[in-house]
Amino acid sequence: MSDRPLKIGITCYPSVGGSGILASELGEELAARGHEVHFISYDPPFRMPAGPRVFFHPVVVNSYDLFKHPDYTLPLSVKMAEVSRDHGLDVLHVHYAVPHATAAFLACSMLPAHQRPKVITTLHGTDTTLLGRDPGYGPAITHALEHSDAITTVSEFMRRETVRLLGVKRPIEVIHNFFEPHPAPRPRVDMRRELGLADGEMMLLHSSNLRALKRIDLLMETVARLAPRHRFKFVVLAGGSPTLLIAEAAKRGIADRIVVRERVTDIEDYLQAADLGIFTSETESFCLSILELMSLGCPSVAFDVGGIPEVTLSGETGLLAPFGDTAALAAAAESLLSDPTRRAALGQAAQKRAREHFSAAVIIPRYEALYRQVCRQ
Ligand code: GMT
Repeated sequence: MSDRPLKIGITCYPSVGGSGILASELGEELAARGHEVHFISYDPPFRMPAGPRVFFHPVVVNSYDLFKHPDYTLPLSVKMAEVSRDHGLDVLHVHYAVPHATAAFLACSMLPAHQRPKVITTLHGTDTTLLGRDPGYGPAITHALEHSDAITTVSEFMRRETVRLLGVKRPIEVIHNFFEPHPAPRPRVDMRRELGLADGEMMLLHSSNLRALKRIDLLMETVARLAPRHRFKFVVLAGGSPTLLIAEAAKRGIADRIVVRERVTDIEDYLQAADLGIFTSETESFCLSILELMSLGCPSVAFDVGGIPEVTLSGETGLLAPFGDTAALAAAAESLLSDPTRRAALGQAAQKRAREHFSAAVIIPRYEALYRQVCRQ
C-alpha cells in the first residue's frame, strides 16, 4: 500500500475515561497528519477534536418495551458497517474491547469482502482486567480478539494480563499511550488564584473518574496524613461523581483543603498550575493522568501497581510506594513538597521522559505503521 492518507474509523466510549480521551487525541493527531477520521459512538467523545477530516457518526439506540436492557452492540455494529461502506474505511480502530471489538466483528460479517475494513483492537484496562474475568464476557472478548486483524495494549503489563486472563495466543503489540499538551489558555498565576491557593501554598492534583478502583478511601487517607504540617490545597479533576470523595474529606476533617472541578476540558490550565500529582489506584494499565502531569513537568506520587512503573520511574521522574501503604505514600509526597529542588529535578526528568517515550511524535507513527501493515495483509 502506498503512503496515501488512510480512512480510519474510531470507536470509543465518549464519557470521561482514559480510553476515550486517548482515542479522541489519536483522532486529532491522525487528522493533523492528513488522514480522514470517522468517530462512531453514541455521543461525540469528550475531547473530540473539531476541524477538517474529522467526522462524527452517532449511534442511535431505540428503546423497546420487550427489552429490559437496551442493546447497544447491534446498532453500533450496523453503524460501523454503514460508515465502513459509505466512506470506504481502511481501518476500524476500536478502543476498549467491550462491546466495540465484537461490534466490529459483526460489522465486518455484514459487509462483502471488498468493503471490509481491517480491525484493530486496543485494550485499555478493565476490558481485560475486570470484564475478562467475567464468564459472561470473557469468551466474547477472546473471540473478538481472535478475529481482530491486530491487537494492541497500552502497556506491557496489559499485554501480560491479556495473555494470562484471556489466553490470547496471537501477537499483541504494546503501543504505550501518548499525550501532547496544548498551550494552557490561562496563566499559572491566574489559575492558582482562582483555585484559592495562597502564596507559598502547594497544589496537589488528582484527576480520574473516581471509580472504585481509584481507591478514593486510600487517596483521602494519604492526604489526611499530610495535614496539617504542609500548607496545600488538594485539587481534584473529577470525571465521575465526587460525592464519596467529599464525604471522605469531611470524615477526615480536611474538607477545607479540597477543591473539586468537574468536566474540565482545558486540562493544561490545571496541569501547569500543579506542584505534585497523587494517585492511589489498586490497578492501572497505564495511568494517563500521571503522563499528563509529566508532560507539563510535574512529578507524581503513586502506588506501584500495573503499568504505572512503565510510565514513571520511581526516584527519577516520580515516587512510587507499595500498594496500600498510605504512610509511605504520604512520606513520599511530603519529601517532595518540602524539597523544591528535588521536585523540580524530578519534574524536569518527567517531562523529558514524556517527550522521549510518550509524545505524539513517537507514538502516532507506530499506529500509522500498524494500520499500513494490516492493510497490506
Ligand atoms: O478506569 C479508568 O481509569 C478508565 C479506563 C478507560 O478505559 O477509559 O482507563 C484505562 O485506560 C486508560 C487509557 O489507556 C489507562 O491510562 C488507565 O490506566 C486504564 N485504567 C485501568 O486500567 C484501571
